[in-house]
Amino acid sequence: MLNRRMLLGAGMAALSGLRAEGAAPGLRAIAAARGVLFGTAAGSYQLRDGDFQTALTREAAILVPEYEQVREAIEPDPGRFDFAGADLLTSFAGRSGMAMHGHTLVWYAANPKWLDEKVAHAPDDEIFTYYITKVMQHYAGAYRSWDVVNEAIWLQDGRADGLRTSQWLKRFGPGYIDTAFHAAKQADHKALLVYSDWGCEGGEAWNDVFRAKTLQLLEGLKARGVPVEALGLQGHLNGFGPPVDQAKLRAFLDRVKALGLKILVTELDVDDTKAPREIAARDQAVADATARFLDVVMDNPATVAVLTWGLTDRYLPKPAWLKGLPGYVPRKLPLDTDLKRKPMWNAIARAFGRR
Ligand code: 9MR
Repeated sequence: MLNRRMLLGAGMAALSGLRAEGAAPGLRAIAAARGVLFGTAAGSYQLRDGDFQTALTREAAILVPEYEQVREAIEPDPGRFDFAGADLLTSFAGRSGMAMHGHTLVWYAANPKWLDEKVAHAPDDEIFTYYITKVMQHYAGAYRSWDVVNEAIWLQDGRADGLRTSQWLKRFGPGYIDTAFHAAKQADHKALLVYSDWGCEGGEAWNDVFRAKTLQLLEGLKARGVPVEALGLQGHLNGFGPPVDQAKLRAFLDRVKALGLKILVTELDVDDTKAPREIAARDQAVADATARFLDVVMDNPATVAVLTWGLTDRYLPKPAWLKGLPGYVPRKLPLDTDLKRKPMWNAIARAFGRR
């Protein structure tokens, strides 16, 4: 028979049910229990959203500035540094017991307009070593890891070594990559130094070449004693394009590990623009693509961290071209626009469970 106390108890249970998502362990704890860091990219403006802050603190153990730490943000004019946005994220992480991942020091893109001309006429490599030193020393002690060189491979440029003929390569040759890692090591010897790229996950023929060129690059760096310490797999997946080839990815990651490198997923998200409009089918496909990729990545004991390129669909840009896709709202991240966990969240949690 129901009495008042039981009814009260039932009411409390219902209430705590409502709060269950807040109380249930986040990916932060689930990953930590397996010795892995889960984290995400964010913009400092998102920290003004209290609900987002709560979700972020529950889910993430490591944070990366999504766009406030590229060179065009940090050094808008030669020698004038603006750390404001990345500093906000860094101090939030410090207050919340989160680690930081830096993004990114030497990249062909997202540079200030003045840079390319200066690189082309630079008397020496100080044009990027002073930048590495300045930025890494500013954050030394607070950063767990850094994307030192980003996206140095681009097969379309037709070089035998697969390297992109970027402004850096044109002026300094392939050795700019060595120099960048040496400068990074000197600037902060405690941070894990990462080479990050995006072509290693897929199952297409060009991905085979991309993986081979990546291994060639990493083997060369290691053979020359260059302090590259980890490979970052960006993990920009396409839920509706050619799927990840698990066998090829597994074999590739085994070879990366054999080189003595750690592995991170640095920018996981799932392009769902070609998905069915129906939400459940869309979410399932995004989750399936995530599982297909992350299950293999997590099976490799060298994997130390997984970062998604944003935590929630709430802030995803809705670019003008999406107007050509009536009814489409992007659902490519672990939490929906209400910060509720989606099937992608479950796929990530399950992948950590494989450890
Ligand atoms: O999503 C990023 C966007 O907010 C930035 O403005 C842009 C330029 O900095 O880059 C986007 O992220 C890229 C990342 O920095 C490097 N890998 C590819 C990402 C694009 O999906």
